[in-house]
Amino acid sequence: MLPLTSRRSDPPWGLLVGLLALLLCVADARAEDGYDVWMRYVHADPARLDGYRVRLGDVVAPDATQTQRAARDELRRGLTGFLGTAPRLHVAPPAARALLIGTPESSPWILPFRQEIEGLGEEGFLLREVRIDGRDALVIAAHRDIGVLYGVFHLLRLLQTGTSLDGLHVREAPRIKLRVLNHWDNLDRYVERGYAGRSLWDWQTLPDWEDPRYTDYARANASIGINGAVLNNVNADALSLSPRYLRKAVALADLFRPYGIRVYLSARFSAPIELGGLATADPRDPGVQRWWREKADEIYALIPDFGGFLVKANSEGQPGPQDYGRTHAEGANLLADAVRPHGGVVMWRAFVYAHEVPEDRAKQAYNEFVGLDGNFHDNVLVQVKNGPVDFQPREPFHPLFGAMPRTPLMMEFQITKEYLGFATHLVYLGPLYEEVLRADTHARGSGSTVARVIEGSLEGHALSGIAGVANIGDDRTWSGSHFDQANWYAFGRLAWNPHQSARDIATDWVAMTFSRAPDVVASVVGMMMGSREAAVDYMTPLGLHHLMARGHHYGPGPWVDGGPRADWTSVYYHRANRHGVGFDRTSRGSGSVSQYAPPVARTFDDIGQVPENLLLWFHRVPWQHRMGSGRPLWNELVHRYTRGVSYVEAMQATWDGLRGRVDAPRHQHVAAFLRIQRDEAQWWRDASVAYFQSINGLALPADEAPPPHPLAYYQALQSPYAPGDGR
Ligand code: GCW
Repeated sequence: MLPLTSRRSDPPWGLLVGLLALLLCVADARAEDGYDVWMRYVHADPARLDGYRVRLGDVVAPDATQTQRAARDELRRGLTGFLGTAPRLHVAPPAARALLIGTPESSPWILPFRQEIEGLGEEGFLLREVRIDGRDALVIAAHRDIGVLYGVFHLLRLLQTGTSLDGLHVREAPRIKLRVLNHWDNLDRYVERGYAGRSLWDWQTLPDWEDPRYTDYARANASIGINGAVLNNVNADALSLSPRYLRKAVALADLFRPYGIRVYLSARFSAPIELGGLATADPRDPGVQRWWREKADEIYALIPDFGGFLVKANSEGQPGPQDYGRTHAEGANLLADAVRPHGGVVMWRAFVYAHEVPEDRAKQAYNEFVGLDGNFHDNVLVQVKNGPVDFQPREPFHPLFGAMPRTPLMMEFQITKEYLGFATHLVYLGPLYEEVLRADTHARGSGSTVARVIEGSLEGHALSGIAGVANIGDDRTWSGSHFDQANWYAFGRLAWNPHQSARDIATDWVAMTFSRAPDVVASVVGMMMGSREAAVDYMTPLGLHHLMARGHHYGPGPWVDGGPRADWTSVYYHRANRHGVGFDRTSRGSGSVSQYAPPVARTFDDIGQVPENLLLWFHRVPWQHRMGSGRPLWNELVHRYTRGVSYVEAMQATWDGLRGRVDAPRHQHVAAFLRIQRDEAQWWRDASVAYFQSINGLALPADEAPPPHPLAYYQALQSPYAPGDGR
């Protein structure tokens, strides 16, 4: 059979190959600036190139729909980079082997796989080597175009990580239905807790100017299976729902649709007042109900596959149903009923706490929500942060997981590192996510992991979701640093399958992002895997939490006291005095342990059993308490602060050793950021040690260096322009 290209009849192959080679040289010479994230598609190892060319050089791919074209174009882009020449596109398999992609509807060559793809759902795919009609083929088959696109990205990942294609047989389907980024982006392009520049969404020039970055954003997300984006901050401006801004959202929705990404909006609960001119936003008011129905109808007329609303209500000053004496369930159901006819959902956040309530803040969300289980309509998900306080370097898992069996609970992770060193600290969050997802709630006996709660398998929910607060902005690196891309990546991969290992994900990411050389991969993965624990060590070891500077949260502030509310201070959380330190949340203290299933509660309640890394979260402990290491608590605390700094120094040494193995521009960028991290880790350690020493009056262990400055020096440091502050 003649190789037919899709459009031209007689392509000048020689010329094209020459041009491509030239382009590739130009591409190679181009500075690595991080823009391409993990989709760099660099040339294969010369030794394996011929084999790859035989398998991948001829492609049969449909191109009738936008998603089909996205898949075909990505394949062409990836293979061109990887093989050094563009693949030949055919309308039918050539005599030699070919790569065949499509759905039973889009391609007759995929029809024979109809049975084999059964059970893969709307987004799954099959990727395998087969023999059909005496010919070898690599096949990507799925029920829907989007599954094919995911399969293409999977294949490209295998190529980028140097994985053998021999006997390939992959069946993949996402375990979580809604895999969503939450952008805390304001309409003026300020990003709350954003450390990667301004918002990617240029509301001023939308909808007319469709920045190509919007499409690259969608590609990057689709490559890891993210299928939703909430465009605006949960501290929402009602204007996002106005006709003017909806038209802008339409443009983004249209650009994202081919990549399987639905657009969602954060809804301000009082929008019926602000936009609709109503006197109330009471969920029981018929006028309010009508307003939301009409608003939903208006949105769906513009964006037929609009995902739905995300709502922060009665939290940190946001309006909500409690303003009218109604419950969170009534508030959520009001919006859910409005979007239900269109197939939309409401993601209602459980991040609520009130300083008027004298209760331990860690207990409040549970107290507020647990009794509402069963009251939410079936298109509502309750979105719960991973821990009960607020995205701290380490928290126990949130006690709501496993405690609301009749409600789909959505996980909310923070990808942007508000409490983990902003964009300048190399902190790989994979281990944090993994720790939470693997935590056992014991809700239905042992093995009731948080992952099983959120994927819906534990309690039999068809609707399931996971959200990540995005770390994306208009910085050239997207995430504010090269290594923060790994956190976006890991979030997406774990959203697809929350049972994966953070180490495996890091291994893929490094191979795709920096180098496939095994020694480079091993060194960089090694750095990454310990980096989160290091941040815990130099910021808040042993279960300490919420000790950063006020407001912007940049740098240490264990002395923070006073101000508008106690639960926004550090002293509220560490409760240190001459005798001891820690928050007593045991059955003798605030009792927050009782919010966990009995086996978990017993472990946390018992100072002999609680994991040391959560000791001061749950217990108030004398400074002399003997730790597992044999050291008294005070010595152990100082030891850990110092250990955190040492880890950063070790990362610096490892990274220095990679000079010449990683391209110079990114090597220098990372090295500079590691210097910042080292200095800030030291700052955290010294300020914290000086502070706690001022409280307990104890001598430093003999081998520990005293902080170079008195406490007053650290307390006087101000950072009025630290980025990302809430407004
Ligand atoms: O962690 C806190 C942040 C706020 C944020 C809030 C929330 C969007 O400091 O900036 O507001 O959580 O999650 O609602």
